[in-house]
Amino acid sequence: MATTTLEQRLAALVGAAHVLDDPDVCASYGRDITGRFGGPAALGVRPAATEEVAQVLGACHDAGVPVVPQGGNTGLVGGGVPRGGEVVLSLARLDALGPVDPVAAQVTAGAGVTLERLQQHAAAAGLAFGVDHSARSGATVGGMVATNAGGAQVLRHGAMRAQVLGFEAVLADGRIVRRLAGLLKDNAGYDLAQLVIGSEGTLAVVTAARLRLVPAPAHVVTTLLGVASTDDAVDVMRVLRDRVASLNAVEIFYADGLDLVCAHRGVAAPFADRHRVYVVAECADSADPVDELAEALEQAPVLDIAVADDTARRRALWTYREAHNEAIAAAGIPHKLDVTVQLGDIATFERRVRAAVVGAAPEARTIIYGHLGDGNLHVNVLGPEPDDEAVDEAVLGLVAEVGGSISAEHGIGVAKRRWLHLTRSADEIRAMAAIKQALDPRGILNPGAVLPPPPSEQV
Ligand code: S2G
Ligand code: ZN
Repeated sequence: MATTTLEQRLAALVGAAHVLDDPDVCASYGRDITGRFGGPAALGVRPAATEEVAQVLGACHDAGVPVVPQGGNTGLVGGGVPRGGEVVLSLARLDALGPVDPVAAQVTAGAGVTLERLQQHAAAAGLAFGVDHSARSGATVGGMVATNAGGAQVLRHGAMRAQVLGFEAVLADGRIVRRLAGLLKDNAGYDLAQLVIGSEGTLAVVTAARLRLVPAPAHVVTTLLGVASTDDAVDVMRVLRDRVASLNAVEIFYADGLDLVCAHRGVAAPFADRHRVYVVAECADSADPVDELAEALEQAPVLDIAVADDTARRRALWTYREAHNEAIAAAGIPHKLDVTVQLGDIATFERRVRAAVVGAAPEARTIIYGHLGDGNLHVNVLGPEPDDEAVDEAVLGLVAEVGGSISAEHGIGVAKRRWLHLTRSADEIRAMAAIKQALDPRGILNPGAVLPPPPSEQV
């Protein structure tokens, strides 16, 4: 009954056309892109502006109905899809993009602006945005702020947190907090923006962000390398990091992932020889970095090399890495374990994690790839049922054993909340719960995401 009354109130706020109660229509809001997480939404609501978001949240807060904020629904840990009975609050219509400020090199983007559109907008002003990743056509600014998205260029520009100079968000009870001036130094009190970044919609709903832009490099060179082992790949990464100042990204993937991509995309392998390990590196600068890159690679254990400096051929080399996600998704519902380990542990961890998966699920297929430069590996496991968490337990337990993080860039969502204690102390988790209680005392913002269930609810 409450939903019906609420539905009528929401329709009065955003228009009946933007309150979706048809289960078939809501279904697209209810399942994440991996197919592993999601559930039936009570309603889908699509406000057009911040003020409407505020009114919708106020109404849900009054009714005590939980809300799951959703951007492009490209999340990978189930944090942006309902578990059952929530209102899905889509930020997709908040897609205003302000003018680029060329003096400050900043822009204000609405939560619903896609990464791709932001990149095009920055490029038209002769600038670039510091974060990039393969979900650029669907991922939105609001979701990227909420999850502190990373991607391949963290090595050079940092994650989303480092790009945000101000924000606008709506609190659980509908109050709007706004600080979009983009002052480079503003040290007045707690930094609420930085607190909300990465909180995955559990502390406030991000409606806009003031973002820093970076110079658009005149020269970008991408190289794909075949190497013999993960140890050699780490050596290549070190040589490039220490010798190539214009290094933007260093990525890794393996022969089995390459086979999957080539079959899925119908493309030929990059080299005549099949190597065990592959590295993609990218350099970007105002001057052509190719000589610096070539000189550095002479010192590195490389078996094969392809280099590209035009957009089409660079994209072709990147496809071998970036198409891993879609190729794996086409092969089944993966357990995606996005983890960070110390750079010095990568090679040992890669060997041990493969053994750990076999130990937990002998028939499983493990595809590893990721951001070598910042120790972020994406351990994707195909085979186990979506709710069979044995491999999750084994991989995350190993990450904890080696002092890594159970989440590098995708967040905790619902996927990893019961393992948060592996990476955060009991006192840290208690402090997080206190912040959550202070900002969302009725617990309507994305309940079930990030924070572990209270001991009373733990099995
Ligand atoms: C990547 C994208 C998401 C995934 O490709 O770097 O972060 O599927 C991932 O792992
Ligand atoms: Zn990634």
